[in-house]
Amino acid sequence: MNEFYQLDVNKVYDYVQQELNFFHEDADIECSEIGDGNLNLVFRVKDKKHNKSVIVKQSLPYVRCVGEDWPLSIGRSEIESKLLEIEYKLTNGKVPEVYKFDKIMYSTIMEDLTDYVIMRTGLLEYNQYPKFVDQITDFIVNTLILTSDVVMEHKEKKAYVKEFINPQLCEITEDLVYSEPFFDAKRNNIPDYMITFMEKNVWNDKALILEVTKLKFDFMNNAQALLHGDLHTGSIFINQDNIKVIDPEFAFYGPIAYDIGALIANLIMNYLSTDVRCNDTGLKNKHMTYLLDTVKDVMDVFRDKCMKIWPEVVKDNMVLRSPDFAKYYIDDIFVNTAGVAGCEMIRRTVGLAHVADLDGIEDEIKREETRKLNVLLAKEFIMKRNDILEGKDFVNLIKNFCGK
Ligand code: SR1
Ligand code: MG
Repeated sequence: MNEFYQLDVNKVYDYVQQELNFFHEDADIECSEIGDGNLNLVFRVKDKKHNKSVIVKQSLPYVRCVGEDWPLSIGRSEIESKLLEIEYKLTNGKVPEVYKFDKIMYSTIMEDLTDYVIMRTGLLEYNQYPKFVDQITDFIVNTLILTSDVVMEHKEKKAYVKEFINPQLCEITEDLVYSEPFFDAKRNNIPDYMITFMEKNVWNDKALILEVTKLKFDFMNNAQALLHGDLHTGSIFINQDNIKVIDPEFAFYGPIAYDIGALIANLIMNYLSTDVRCNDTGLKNKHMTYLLDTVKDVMDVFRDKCMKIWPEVVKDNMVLRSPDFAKYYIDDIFVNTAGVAGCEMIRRTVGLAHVADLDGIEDEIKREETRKLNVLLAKEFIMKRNDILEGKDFVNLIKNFCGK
């Protein structure tokens, strides 16, 4: 067929065979729809006999979690598959391998990650991942610093900026992360008890609104590096040995802090969630310590790795002449990471798209308290971000604020 049609479990095997002839003739095939994200259809096609499988991800012309009332360009899957191919090379395979992108069906056929779990799920089960800090900081440095003007030839970088113009997906972030959670917007998903709380603490706080607006304009105007664009713990597949970062359909040239801030925010929300969900005191303390160490180490190891590779990779002729520029550049990323983390924490509490870390707190009173604490802590991150220049500054702010 030479035109777009929507895949389903009955059609996806024939589709994969027609595109790739991937499976044996005597395969024992099982197809399932496994997508739990907000936007796309995701299928696993598996040959149980020979233990071979692929993932097929298809964009729909609308936002899946809302329906046809919210149209969305299916071209986002092309951005995603292009970014996966670039990041595969930059990170030595820390994203799924793309076998084929089909521009007619807006589908990507890619590597299945059977031995991995989604990091958010793993953390909610109190699992620890000792190699994560080293792996994710490699990923961040290699995908972000290496695609910035510090390193890339400037015309080549601008060609990437053009290739990754992603207006509809950026608009989702501009609206859902940086705008709607900061007023009583129709699309917010907000429990009644949060309305007066948000009015009092966020929506009428003019100083906070000014700072969020500055962060929004940084997101829209700072074409610093080729971002993943949605780097939360639900976008990372993980096991004890490896990570694979998935779902980069929000990719575009934006501020490095946007990727790191999303990650840090989601680790912090897991920390707050663990405090009220875990009934085993020993396990709770261990997991919360692990999460704070992870926040601290991600930031500090990121800085160390940047400083280490800097002399080897810098190409810009003024950066080469200015030994203090590296510290200035990385300090700015830290400050904005804290600001982005605050915005992400607020939007995951009252905006359209929530996270299981908060919504999954079974005890209603604890859920309400944790949502409120999360918003107030987020405000601290936004308002005090200029003082957050080391990993320990993130941790001290959390500990002091939560009284731990
Ligand atoms: C309508 S899309 C809502 C959210 O899901 C994605 O994963 C992004 O985080 C987006 O903001
Ligand atoms: Mg996603």
